[in-house]
Amino acid sequence: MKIIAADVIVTSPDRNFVTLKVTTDDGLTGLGDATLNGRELAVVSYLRDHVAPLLIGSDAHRIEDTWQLLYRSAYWRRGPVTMAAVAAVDVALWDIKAKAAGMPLYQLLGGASRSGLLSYGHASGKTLDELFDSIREHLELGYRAVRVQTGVPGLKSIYGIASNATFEANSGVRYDHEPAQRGARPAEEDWDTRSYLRHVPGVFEAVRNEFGPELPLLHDGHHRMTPIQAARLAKSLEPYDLFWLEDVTPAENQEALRLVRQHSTTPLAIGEIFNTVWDYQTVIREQLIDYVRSAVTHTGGITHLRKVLDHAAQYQIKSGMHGPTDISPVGMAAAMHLGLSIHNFGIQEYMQHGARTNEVFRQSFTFSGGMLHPGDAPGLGVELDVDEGGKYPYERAYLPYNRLADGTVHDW
Ligand code: EZ4
Ligand code: CO
Repeated sequence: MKIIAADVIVTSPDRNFVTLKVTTDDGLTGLGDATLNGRELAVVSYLRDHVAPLLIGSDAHRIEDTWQLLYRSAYWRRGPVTMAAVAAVDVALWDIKAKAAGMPLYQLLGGASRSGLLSYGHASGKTLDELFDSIREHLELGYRAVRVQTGVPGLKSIYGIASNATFEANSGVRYDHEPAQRGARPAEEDWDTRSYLRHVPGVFEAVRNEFGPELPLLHDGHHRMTPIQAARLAKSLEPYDLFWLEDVTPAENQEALRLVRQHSTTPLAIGEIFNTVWDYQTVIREQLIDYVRSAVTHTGGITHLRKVLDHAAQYQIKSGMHGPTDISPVGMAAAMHLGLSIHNFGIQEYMQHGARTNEVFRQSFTFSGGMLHPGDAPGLGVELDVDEGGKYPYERAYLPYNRLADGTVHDW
């Protein structure tokens, strides 16, 4: 089964998505997500200019060999652009192999280890009232776990809060929340860690008082704290029994989490911007985390992320795959097949895509009673309507960034 075409498709229904479509000489096609939020065209070039020519004529069945070739032959290993490109090829080849076998992909990965995937959504509000409304909306949608982000008094605009401007830009489609804004320059947000650390524990106390002790609650620190600040936050949130606290420190220094661990039993999650097992080496071996946040899309595909998760399993660390709206339906389906098959599944992030996106990407996965399932169509179960996608050309979009009160650029 030889690869005869490897096409990169860019479409922007609601937001930008990059998809690789691989075609074989017996007429099968496979899709892989290569969307890197705010840096999409870098991956397009990597795939079109450097990877696609290597694929033509090669055997579509040789998934591991192709992965090793793309990873090792580049010489310049790792990094988000490279690993998103490798992931797209890997997932497209898994899609093809499963279609050739006439099975949903999770069957080839060992079969289902559970009946569905517990998922969490993003509840947010500038005020407590808005936050409570958002949590109630999520519970009505069936979610059985929610991430909680709120505004901080004195700060105008911060990470994690769904903004009306974003809803309007998407013609009323609720992307709760979609941080990348279309335009020539990134939006500027503000930040003050001391105000945040003072405010957040009271928010969780109020949420527990309103919604009770059972509901799993998550929170994302989005890489803003020093190790000692992160330790203080994790400790101060202990009484509210979080499912996890995510990305408390900038992720480059894995050892930062040692200090957080020493001071708190709040479960920790990290890894949405990690690309390979090497980014996890210390945090897995020293058991500094409880959940691996990588997306299939950004960590070299199913072939590599499965190895990371198998390694993590030896330390009782579970999956918590990244599932924001910037992971396309193709990337989400890949996550669901992997999550259904592994033993150490933890939870799946799931922020629903908009209606236009769902018309471009026809999906067979289901979300019911707070649980996702990839469905039983052969392959990934997602097809891309190229004509529909062609209606939405790429539009430049940037993630926001942060400045402190004195103008210093801070981690976003
Ligand atoms: O900021 O996906 O946990 N989820 C997140 C996301 C990320 C975006 C970046 O592209 O932190 O909202
Ligand atoms: Co996050």
